[in-house]
Amino acid sequence: MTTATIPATAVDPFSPEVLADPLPFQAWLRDAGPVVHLKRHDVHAFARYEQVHAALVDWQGLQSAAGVGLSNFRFEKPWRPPSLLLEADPPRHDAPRRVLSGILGPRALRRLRERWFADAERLVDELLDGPDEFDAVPALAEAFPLRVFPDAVGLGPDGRENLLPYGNHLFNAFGPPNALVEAGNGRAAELGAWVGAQCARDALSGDGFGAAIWAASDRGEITPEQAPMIVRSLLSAGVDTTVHGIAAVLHAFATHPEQWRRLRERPDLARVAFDEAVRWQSPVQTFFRTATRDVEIGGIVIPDGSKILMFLGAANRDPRRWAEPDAFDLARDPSGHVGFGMGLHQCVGQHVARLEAEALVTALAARVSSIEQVGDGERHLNNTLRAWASLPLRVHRA
Ligand code: OVM
Repeated sequence: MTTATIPATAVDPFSPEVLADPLPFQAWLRDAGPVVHLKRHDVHAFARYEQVHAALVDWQGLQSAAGVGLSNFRFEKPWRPPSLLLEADPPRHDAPRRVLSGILGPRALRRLRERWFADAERLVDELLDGPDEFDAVPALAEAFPLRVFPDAVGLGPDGRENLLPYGNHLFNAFGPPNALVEAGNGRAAELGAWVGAQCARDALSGDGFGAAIWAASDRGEITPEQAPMIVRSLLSAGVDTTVHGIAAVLHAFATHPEQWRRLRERPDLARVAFDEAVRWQSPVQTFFRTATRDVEIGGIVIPDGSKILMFLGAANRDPRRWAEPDAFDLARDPSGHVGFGMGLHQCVGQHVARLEAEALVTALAARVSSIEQVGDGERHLNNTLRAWASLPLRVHRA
């Protein structure tokens, strides 16, 4: 195939219209072909599962070190020092990854499980003492991660309200410099300075993920210069993502009462429910890669140095891969979804996210017999995240 035959569109996937309602555009992209040229940003896009998966696992042909946003670090200065994990490739990526995988792995999380389940039960009990109708974004989706995660990292008490605005700006900054980015630029330096200060050894408690990262540098597994940057990754990737993942699973149940009944009969489905919600909503919608040479994908040659855009959310609803892709269904096996990515960059915090969601969903399932959404709610627009500003729910206590 030659360049002339590549389907193209002038639609901007980062426009407010598409961000507010991305599914029709994503369906069009998938059907247009395996590779589509986005004229507005001059990048090639993949929206089918096959090509998104192939791109995610080809870390040699499609690098992350030139940035996983639209900005190409080969030519442009990054707005913040690049992440040692997200914006790095082997071999530099490997030591930070190995250290963080251990600290956030299933074995290491076992000591948090009981505490987080108790925290979730307490939060839900407090909420159910109040009105039957509430906004689940502040009351649950934000409240629970903010209650457990900063403590688990070992953050001090002050300034935690900066975490969500920092993450929101960071995830906007992966997109083009549009109005969403401009709206965040005013506070970016201040928020970045606060986050940076929290990464110092002295700012962290002695028993959290942060201290464990510093301990790895004492053992020589990473350098003391790398340690604060890896703490920064926790604070960058660990809050907004889980907030919107939890919002996604709450929205899913609130709009699928039969699935809530099924969960109440089988509470052990809480983890599958979360992964199915991550597939169905894909809180992280998109990431870019950069070709390290001329790379062939879907019969098209992606030229060396050019950016490609992977639509994770579109791949997660590709009918070529999923039966009834638009259904939220606990009977499905959602494994293989690319909501956490795939390959060597696959979300290192996914076990933390699953544990948070499992704790909260389990506490709700034991206490709430029905959960329904009151109206449409309100989307929160972000260049990368599929998010809610407000999710009004009505619950009935069991
Ligand atoms: C990081 C980072 C930031 C945002 C997202 C992410 C989804 C990682 O700083 O390492 O992974």
